Amino acid sequence: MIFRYCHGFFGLGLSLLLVAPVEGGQVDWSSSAFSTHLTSAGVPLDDSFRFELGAFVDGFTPTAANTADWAAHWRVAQRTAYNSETQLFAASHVVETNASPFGMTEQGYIWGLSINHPAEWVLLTNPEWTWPMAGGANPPESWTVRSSTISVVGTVDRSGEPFFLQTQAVDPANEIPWIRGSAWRSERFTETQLGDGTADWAADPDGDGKSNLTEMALDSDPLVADEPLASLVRVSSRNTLEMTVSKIPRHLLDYFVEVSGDLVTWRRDDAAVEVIVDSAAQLVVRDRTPLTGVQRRFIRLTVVLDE
Ligand SMILES: [Ca+2]
Ligand SMILES: [Ca+2]
Repeated sequence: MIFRYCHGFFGLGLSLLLVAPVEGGQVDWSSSAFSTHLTSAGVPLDDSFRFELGAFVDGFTPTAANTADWAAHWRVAQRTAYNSETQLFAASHVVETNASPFGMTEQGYIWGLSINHPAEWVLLTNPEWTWPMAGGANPPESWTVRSSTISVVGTVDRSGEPFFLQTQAVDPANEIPWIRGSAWRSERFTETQLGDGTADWAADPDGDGKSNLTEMALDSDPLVADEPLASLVRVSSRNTLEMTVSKIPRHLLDYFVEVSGDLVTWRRDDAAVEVIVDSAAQLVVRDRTPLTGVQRRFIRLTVVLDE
């Protein structure tokens, strides 16, 4: 199901702001396509698996003996879904900051797990996986399952037989770094509200124009009216609408920015929008169609529960 809120602007009378294009400091990270990836029970990984690129704070070093403490120390840089059909995950992360734990001497990791199989994990690294300089002009780094040298939990077998990657069974009581939508609603609403429609994803009980799903997406209070959302949108140096969304990495949601000229047809494909940043913490998307004296353009955030 898709729940949406719309946010539009007319194309006249907005001042221009200069926006520098984002540059360099990139990590391309992936598995190998059409390889066999299994759980500890020998079952192929399904689409519920997510892979995260990230690092651990406070000098924490993950081991197979301290898995219970991983989630509390984990900071995700980018998340991507596993595609069971192509047996692949693949994404590119532009390093926006070298603030800890993403410093140039700090270790990067790939953590694979699933909300439906919370006790099946794989964590990979390589001593050479340290974060590139944010904004640097070097070629992208390549961190892949194949190039990992350390499997903290899980197994990589480069021969590919009988598997290329296998998750490992960990303590099911371990905390995972995600909050389900159902858990978020239970935290935010009373039993009565959960039963009477107040907590429905599309509902807006505080009347601030943000559905409950959007409140979760922006980590705001669904029962307290917030400021208007206009601050998410500005006009880029190219005279196009641009939306900046601060994402909440712990919330398992997909965020999309869509544009329209008529409020009927909404697009988010490459021909319609330019994605400037797409990390775990931020999404910046720019309309490709400039504002002109007669051209009306609209931009909105669409949020989809990722469970
Ligand atoms: Ca609301
Ligand atoms: Ca609110």
